[in-house]
Amino acid sequence: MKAGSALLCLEYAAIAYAASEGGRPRGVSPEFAKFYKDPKTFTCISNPSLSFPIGRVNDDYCDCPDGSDEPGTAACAHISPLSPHTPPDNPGNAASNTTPALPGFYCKNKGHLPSYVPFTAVNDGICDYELCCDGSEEWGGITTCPNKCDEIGKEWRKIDEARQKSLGNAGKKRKELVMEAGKLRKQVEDRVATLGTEIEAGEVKQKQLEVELAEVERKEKGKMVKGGSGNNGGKMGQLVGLAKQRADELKNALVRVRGERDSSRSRLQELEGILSTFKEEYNPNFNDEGVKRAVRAWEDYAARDKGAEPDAAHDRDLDAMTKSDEENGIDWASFEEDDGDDETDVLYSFENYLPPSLRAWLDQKLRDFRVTLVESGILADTSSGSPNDSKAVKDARNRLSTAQKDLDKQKKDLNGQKEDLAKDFGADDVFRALKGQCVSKDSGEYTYEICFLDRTTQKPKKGGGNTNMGNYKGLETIFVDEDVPANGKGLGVGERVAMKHENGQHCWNGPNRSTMVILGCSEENELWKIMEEEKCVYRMEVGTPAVCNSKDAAPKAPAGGRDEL
Ligand code: MAN
Repeated sequence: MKAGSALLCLEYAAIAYAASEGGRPRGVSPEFAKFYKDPKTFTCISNPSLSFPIGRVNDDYCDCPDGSDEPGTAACAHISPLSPHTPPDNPGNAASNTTPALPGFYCKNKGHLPSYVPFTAVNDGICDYELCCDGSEEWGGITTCPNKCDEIGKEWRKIDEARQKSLGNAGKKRKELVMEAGKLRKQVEDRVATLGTEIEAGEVKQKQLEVELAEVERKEKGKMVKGGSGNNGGKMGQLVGLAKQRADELKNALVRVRGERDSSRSRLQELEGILSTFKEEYNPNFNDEGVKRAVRAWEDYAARDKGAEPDAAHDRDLDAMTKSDEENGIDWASFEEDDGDDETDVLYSFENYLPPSLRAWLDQKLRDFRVTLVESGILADTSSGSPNDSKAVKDARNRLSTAQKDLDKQKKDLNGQKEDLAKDFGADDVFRALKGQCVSKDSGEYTYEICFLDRTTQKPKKGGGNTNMGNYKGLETIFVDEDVPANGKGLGVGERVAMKHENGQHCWNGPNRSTMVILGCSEENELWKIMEEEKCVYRMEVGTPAVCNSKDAAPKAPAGGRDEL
C-alpha cells in the first residue's frame, strides 16, 4: 500500500469492514466466512504465507495474489474469474496472473436468493438487480440502489413455482416414458425368446424334411427308369400325355374336315341350282347337240340317289366331340397327377401273392437294386432337381425349401431384435419410447423437424422437396453453456445428452448434411432452436421429458448457493 493513501484507505476500510454483518466482512458468503474469523489478522486464502492486519481486508487495495483480501470491493477485480480479460487497473498491485479465491461479491438478497456478483460490477455505478436485488454491491456512494428483493423475489417465486410444477409434470412424464420403454424392451425380449423357440423347432423341422426328401428321392430313384416328357415321369404320365395329344389332334382334324364339308355342300347346292335353271330355260328348238347332251346328263344326275341327307343329330354329335375338355368333363391332370404310386408294383405284381413281410423285404431289395443301377450309371437318374422330378419329390423339395426360407427369415429377424436390444437408448432405455415421435418448428424459410431415432428434416415453407438433414446415428454427451430463459426452456450449463444425425442429403460444394440435437429437460417434446453452425452442419436444441430428473437437466437457479431467506 502506498504510504500517502494509507489514512484514507484505512478510513474506507473501516467503513467497508464495519458495514459487514454477522461478523462477516462485506461481500463474504457464509461459505468463506471461516477465513475471516480472526479479529486481528487475515491470511490470504490460497497463499497462507501472506498475512496482514485485519484492517487491510476490504481496504480497496489488492494485497493477496488470489484477491481474497478484497471480498467487498473491486480492487482485485482484475483477477476475477468473471472478467478474466480485464487488465489490472493498478499495475502495482499483487500479481494478476493467478486464480481468484472467491467466486465474486456475495449479495445476501434477503427476500430472494443469494448470489455472487462479479467484482467488476461492485461500485461501478450500475444497479445489477439481476444478480444483486438488494443493491448491496453499490455501497460506495457513486450511486444508490434501493433494495428490490421483495418485488423481484415475489416475481421469481411465481415463475419458479410454475417451473417447479412443470418440472414435476416433466418428471412424471419421464416416468411414463420409462415405463413405456420398459414395455417396448420387454416386447423385443419376448420376441427374441419366441424366435429362439421357433428357430429351434424350425431347425428340427428342416432336418426332418431333409430326411423326408432324401427318403422320397431314394424311393423315386427306385421307381423311375426313365422320365417322360410330361409333368409326370412315370408310364401312366407318358400314356396320358400321348392320349391327350392324340385326342387334340383328332379333334382339330374333325373341325377342319367339317368346315371343308360344309363349304363343298354349299358350292354343290349352288351348282345344282344353276343347272336346274339351265334345264328350265334352254331352247330345245335350237338343235344344239352339246346342249342337249348336257341337259340329258343333268336329268340322269338329278334322277340318281343323292345319298344321305345332312343329319342334324349327327352334326350335334360332332359338335359335342369338338367341345373343350373342360366342357366334356375330361380332367387329364387328374390322370397325370396320379403318381402311379408304385409302378414297380405293376411290373412286379407277383409281389401281391407273397406274404406282407416277404413282400416288403423284396420290394426294398428291388428298390435298392434300382438305386444301385442308377448310381452305377446303368439307369438314368431323374430324381435330383430335374424338371422330370415326380410330384412326390417336387412336393418334398418344396416343403423343405419353404421351411428353409421361413428359418432364414426368423434368424434374420432374431439378429435384428438382438441388435436392437444392444443399442444405447439412453438412461433407463428411455429414448426407446420416443421412437416415431416428431416435433417441428418454423425458422426462416424452413420448417425444421426431428423425428426421434429416425432423422432431421428441412421443409421449405414455400413448398418443394424436403431435405434430409441427417439420419440418427447414436448418442453423445456434450458440454453446453447456455442461458435459460424465464420459462425454463433452454439447455443451461453442464453436460447434456445429444443425438447425432449424419449422412443426410449432400450439400452442394459441402459435406453431407448432419445435425446434432442437444436435449434439455422440458414438460413436452419441443424444438426450441435451430442453428446452421457451418454450411449444412446444423444444431437443434430440443426439450423433452425424457432427460428430466437428472441433475444436469435441471434449469439453472440463480448463482450463489444457499438461500438465506
Ligand atoms: C439449402 C439449405 C441450407 C443450406 C444450403 C446449402 O438452401 O439446406 O440450409 O445452407 O442449401 O447450399
